[in-house]
Amino acid sequence: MKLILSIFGLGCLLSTTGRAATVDANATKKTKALYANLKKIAQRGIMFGHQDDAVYGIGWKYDSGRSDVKSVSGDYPAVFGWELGNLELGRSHSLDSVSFDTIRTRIKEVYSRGGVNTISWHVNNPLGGNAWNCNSTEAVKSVLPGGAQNELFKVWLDRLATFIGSLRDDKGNAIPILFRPFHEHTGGWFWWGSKQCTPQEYIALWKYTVKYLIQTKGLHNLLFIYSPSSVTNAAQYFERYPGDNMVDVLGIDIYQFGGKEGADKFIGEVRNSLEFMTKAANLRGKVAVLSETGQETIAMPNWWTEVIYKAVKDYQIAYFLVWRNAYDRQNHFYAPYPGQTSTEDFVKFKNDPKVYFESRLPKMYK
Ligand code: BMA
Repeated sequence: MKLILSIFGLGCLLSTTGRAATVDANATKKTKALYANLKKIAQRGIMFGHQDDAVYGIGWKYDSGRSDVKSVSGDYPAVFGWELGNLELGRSHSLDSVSFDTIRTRIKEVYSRGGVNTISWHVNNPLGGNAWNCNSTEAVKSVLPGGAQNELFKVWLDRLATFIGSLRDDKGNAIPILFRPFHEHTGGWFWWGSKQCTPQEYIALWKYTVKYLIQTKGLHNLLFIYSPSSVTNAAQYFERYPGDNMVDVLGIDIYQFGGKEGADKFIGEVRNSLEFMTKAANLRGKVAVLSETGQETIAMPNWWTEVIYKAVKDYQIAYFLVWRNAYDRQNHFYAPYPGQTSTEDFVKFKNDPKVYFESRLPKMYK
């Protein structure tokens, strides 16, 4: 039996078996297939993801086909993260000085090889300053209808939509994207954070953005990831949740701080969160992911098999994604590169039969 819930034209299809449709009822076939396949992968094993993997790494930028992950393991990540901060300003390069044209090309390459693309957006503060300018409690309110920056925000969303709409394969088909806006909102470091707006305002921001992209701009290649940062329980996790008809993927961003001494705390925190997230995902017909993670500089040589894999292996999540290997900042890397001390352990982790890198992926868009 199927139940169709529709709010403002956005559909959410629920069956009695707990399977849910996409937020966008009119999502493309390939987008819906990706969603179904994320759920399947989560049951079988876990995909490995890396932010900005294909645009730069330690000691290089833009080299075609290059990837630190591939250099050390022989394979690309299964999931590629991309960052669109500054796109909204009409700039040609991201806040990390990466060309949006190059990002578009690489997204297309990943898709054509069968990999998965996810986009984050450190969108600037509409009242001035960057995403981290969190002095004001007015910013979220200001972009909503009736707010002083609503017109500006619409221009920003238009530019975002133009870029997302331009992500197409050779045949002109839209490339499915896992979009992860307004992330880590349970923290207080972005203008959309929990110290900067009320739960109602955050939810309104989310709904407004989702509806604008789908209904006003006609994008049908998006799956939406909700991704708070560290929380201690489900109530906290769902405090600012915009609703099952507004979220496709339940994510969370959790990092390990400190070297070896931080490992147990990190494992405990990840396991605690994935426990309630995977239960909720199951009940709601959604899929869970660890949307951002890592230990800056990977100070433990066996971090892959002894820390992160231990933290995630008992839970049905589709992937975990480690943050970027900065070419522009000292000691800001989360994946190994040739010569890095965790390389051997990383290959061991990669060879686990339950771990998916790109070449082992089943078809994700069929
Ligand atoms: C942060 C850091 C920054 C970067 C931002 C967006 O976590 O990596 O250096 O600008 O993400 O990619």
